[in-house]
Amino acid sequence: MTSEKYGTPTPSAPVPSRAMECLAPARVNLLGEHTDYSGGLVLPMAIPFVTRAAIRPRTDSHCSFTSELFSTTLTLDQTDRSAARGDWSDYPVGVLRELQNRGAEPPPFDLRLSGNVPLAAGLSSSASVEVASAMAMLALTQTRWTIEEIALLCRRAENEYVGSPCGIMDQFAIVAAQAGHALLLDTRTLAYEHLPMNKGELGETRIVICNSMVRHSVANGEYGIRRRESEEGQAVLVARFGLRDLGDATIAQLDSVCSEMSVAALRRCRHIITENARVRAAKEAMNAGDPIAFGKLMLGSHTSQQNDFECSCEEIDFLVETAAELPGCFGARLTGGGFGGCTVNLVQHGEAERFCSALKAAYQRRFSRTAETYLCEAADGAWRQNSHLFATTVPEPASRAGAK
Ligand code: GAF
Repeated sequence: MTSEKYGTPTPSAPVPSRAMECLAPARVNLLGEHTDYSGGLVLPMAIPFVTRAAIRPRTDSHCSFTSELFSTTLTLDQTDRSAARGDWSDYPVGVLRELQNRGAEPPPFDLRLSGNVPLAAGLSSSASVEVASAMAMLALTQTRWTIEEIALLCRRAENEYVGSPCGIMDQFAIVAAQAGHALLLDTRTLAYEHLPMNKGELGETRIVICNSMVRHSVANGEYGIRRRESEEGQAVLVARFGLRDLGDATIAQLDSVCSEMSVAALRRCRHIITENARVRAAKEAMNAGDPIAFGKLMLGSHTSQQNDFECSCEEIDFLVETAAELPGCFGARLTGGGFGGCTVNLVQHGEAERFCSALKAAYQRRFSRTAETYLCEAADGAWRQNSHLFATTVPEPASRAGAK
């Protein structure tokens, strides 16, 4: 890709001399887990935690990166091309590096990050930092990039610079989400649509996130191992049936080649294929405003993550099993990369407060550990939150996801 493809310069715009602030939310994934690196479907929404990236130009040749959370500053010369350091600064520096690689380098700046996204909780604190940083650097360069370009830039920063093998879901959702809606994304084509959360009886439910406080990290080995195992199975299916990726595969096809792959690969693929089917069914449940159907899909997704993808843990399983028995709960599941982090729950509006108290109390009794709960509305993504800085209107999605 050339730099011309990215970023339309605002005609003869000077470098802004004032400080600017860009915001990015976090995200929770409602359904479609571990499907975003094999051409599958995902259904996340943005949630109203925030990363703030305040940026202002400098007059020397340096870029500085400060995080209020870690109380440290990293200062680099513009010519610096050093490797990742293994700390928080890798995320904004990775974004800068990707801009530099594409010939879209911003002028020297001070970047200050702050915010309240829970860390290592599976709510995409990393993607939130990447997207807020990218928007801030782009505001300084006075170029306009599309939603797809910004999301892909941030994912590359994470894959190439940070070295974490994530898919596209988090960055895309954090850029493209719309308040009051879940985002249905086809991760192969990047076609997407915004599905309203308030249809029928779904409008009388709340999304409740429960943070187990068991730390989760995409950068740790298990995520990469699961990804490699699913790619092993995908390679067999692609070779046998001429598929593009697992996004096209069926359970019948998988069953017919099960002896040609490891048991682990078979299980990972089974999760991914059934999870894609659950996302398609979830679109129908949302359109019908049916929380009972949606909740069943969430519970099915959890069982599949537990048994086939094997990315849950004792604490998360306890939270899901306990939630499912509480009054007003339609469904619950592990959300995000797994191995800890959060559950997402669909709960009757009037029961949500009591649900949170009961779930936390049960968790405390069982593990002597304090969980946190967050009642969330679907928030706007960074494109909408920062559009005033780019003097542009928010585009409608060009194409429809989930139709395949
Ligand atoms: C993490 C990754 F960053 C995403 O790309 C996705 O794979 C998710 O885990 C699992 O669905 O959040």
